[in-house]
This record gives sequence, C-alpha cells and structure tokens, in this order.
Amino acid sequence: MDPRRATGLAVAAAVALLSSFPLLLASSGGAQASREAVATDLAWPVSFVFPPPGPFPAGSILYSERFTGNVRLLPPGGAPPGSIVANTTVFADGEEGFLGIAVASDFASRPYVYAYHTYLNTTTSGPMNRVIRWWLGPTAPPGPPPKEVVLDGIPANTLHDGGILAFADDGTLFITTGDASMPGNAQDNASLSGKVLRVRADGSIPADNPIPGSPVYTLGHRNVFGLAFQPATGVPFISENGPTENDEVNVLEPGRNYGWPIGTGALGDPRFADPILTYRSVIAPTGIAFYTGNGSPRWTGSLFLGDWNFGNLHRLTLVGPGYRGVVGDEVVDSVGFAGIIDVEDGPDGDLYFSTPSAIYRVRDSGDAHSVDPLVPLALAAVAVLVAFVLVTWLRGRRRRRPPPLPPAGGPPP
Ligand SMILES: [Ca+2]
Repeated sequence: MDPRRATGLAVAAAVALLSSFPLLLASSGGAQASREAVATDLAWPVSFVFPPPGPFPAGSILYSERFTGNVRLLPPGGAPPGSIVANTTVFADGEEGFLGIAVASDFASRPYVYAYHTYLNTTTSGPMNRVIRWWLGPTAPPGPPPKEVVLDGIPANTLHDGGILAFADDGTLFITTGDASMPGNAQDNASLSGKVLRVRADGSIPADNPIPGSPVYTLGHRNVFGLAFQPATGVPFISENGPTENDEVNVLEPGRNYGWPIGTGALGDPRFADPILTYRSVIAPTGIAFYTGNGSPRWTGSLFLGDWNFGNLHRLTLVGPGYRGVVGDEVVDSVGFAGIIDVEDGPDGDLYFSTPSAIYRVRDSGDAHSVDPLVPLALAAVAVLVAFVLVTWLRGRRRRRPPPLPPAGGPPP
C-alpha cells in the first residue's frame, strides 16, 4: 500500500472515531436530574394524577394500586401510602390488574375518577378489561362512592393489556389497549384489542370519531403504556412496545393504522403511520409526559419517556411541524431495571415519575452534560493511539518488503 494512502486511511479512522463523539454525547446519560422521593413503600402505583384543586387540596396525588384495586389519595406532605378513596375488585395476573387512572379538567365541579382495570367476567368466566368511574363528590346516603361502567369488553390476557387513560382538551377520554396476545385483533376494528379508543366522559361515542359508532380512534398497536397530549396542538402521542425490536413513539392521527402485527418500526408503507422514533433494541417504554413547567427551563416543551428495562428517564427534544422531529434523546435519570412506570407533568413546575414502590419528583440539576468529561478525552487518546499503531505497522511492512523480482520471460543477465 502507498504510504501516503496508508497514512490517509489511519487519519480517516481517527477522524471517524473522533466524529462519533457528538453522537456518544447525545445518546449518553447520567445524573442530569436531581431526584427526590415524594412517597416510598408504595404498592405498585401504576398510574397517578394531580387532580385539579377542589375536593382535595392543591398538589394532591391520586394513584392506582395494581393488585388491591385501591385508589389512594396522597395530600401534599401527607404520610404514604395515603388514604383509600375508592376500591374495585381486580383480577391481577401478569400485566393485568388495576392499571390506568384519570380525572377530567372539570374535576373540581364534577369529581369523577376514572380507572382501567382487569376483572373476572362472570359471563365469559375469564378476565376482561374495562373502564369505570367513581363519583367522589358528596353522596347520599353515605357509603362507598357510586361506581359506573364507562366502557366494557376490552379483551384481557396475561400479556398486553394496555390500560392507560388520559383526557384530551375537548373533554374526550382516550384509552390505550394491548393486543391481549391475539396480534391479529389489532387489525380488526370490531375488536377493542390493539387500539387507542376515544369516548366521551360518560362512555358514549363522539360523533366525530373516525369510525361512526365505534370507540376505535387508531388501530394496529401491540401494547401501549404511554399517552400524552402535546400542549400546543392537543395531538395525542403514545409510546408502544415492540416484540424483540422496534419500540416506538407514535403521533396519533384519527383512523390511522400503526402496523402491528404486519410490521414494526418505520415501514415506509402508505397503509401505515410510521413512528417518529424507533428504539431498535427494546427498552420497554412506559409512561410519557410533556413537560410544561418552569422549574427546569431547559426541559420546557420536551417529551419525557420512562422505560421499564433500564429504568431510564429519557428527555426527547421535538422540533418541526407537529413536533414530529426528534432531534435529541438524553437519559436524564435512571433507577435501573423494574424501572419507571408512569411519568407526569406536575402542577408545581416539576416532573414526576413512579416505580413499583415509589413516586419521585425530578428537576434539572443544571449540569451542562451528563457525560463524564474524562470520557471524550479517553476516546481521543484511543483514536490517536489507533492512528499511530496503524501508521507504524504499515511503515514496518513497507521496510520488510522483499526487493522487486526480475522481469519475467528471460534469464538474469
Ligand atoms: Ca407501529
């Protein structure tokens, strides 16, 4: 090899290694957030909400307990686990149980708490998921809060039960479901499996749903544990769990098909809506929330996403029309495996998340970078060393090369 070409190759290798630093920085994580426990020793707070002030003091948290069927109230500064304000009988196996909880923006005047839970259906003698609501306002006569069924008949299974609830700005309730281990049902609009559903607060079907008379809003989902509305546009975003690859973040458009089980990730097929972000190696994404507070100004407008497999809290920076361009994905906090379940934007300007045993408050610690400054220096040293070894080796090879052979075809002179 020509020595100038060899040197050029070595330099190119070093430059390639060095140029990967911004990527390493962008995808690395660490303690960019400071974390404070709000409540510990909790029993699986799968979902929590901050109800608007009214029936409960400002800053109160209502949360679901996955195995007990309890809704608990944790007032600000109150002792965990808080008091039981409602209960339903749950069937809990695998991913089943008491999952989602939600309140509408008119909670102060209409104090309904909504819940998504698995129960044992006596007609089918099997588990089923449904959405119920309790009235937490004054009751007469006194007793447990009155309970109503909002939407029933959502297939349940040990795996893939979805179960996240959230109200849109227009007062409609969005409900995420899973494919309940029957992947084909995600493509069948007659089934409530593998969908995102939209109903009115009383469970009736909005007149402007994409399929007349049906709660189906989008189809082709495998299992959805995260749902949040972009604050400027009101458009719903979801996180979605892939099988052994391709976890997704999707922007929901009414009536669109998100591909499962025909394919996952960006399919580039006009029949399907592509995700705005795909994790090729699965992280098991859970709760998502847009941060609107001012306690951590650098975070304002970002979409936060929790994951189960690593317990990482991701901050996604979104740009462009409809906030569909993901230009940053930083891990700002991490609690390890059996990680984050719900992520919520707090009314006090801070961000919150839950784990199987706790609810935490997190805030931007103000660190410029979450990466140890020694990491880029060490990588630069490695790049220089690689270049040096490569050049030295190629020069050595050139010196050891035997003298040129005489031209073929005749005896030596
Ligand atoms: Ca998809």
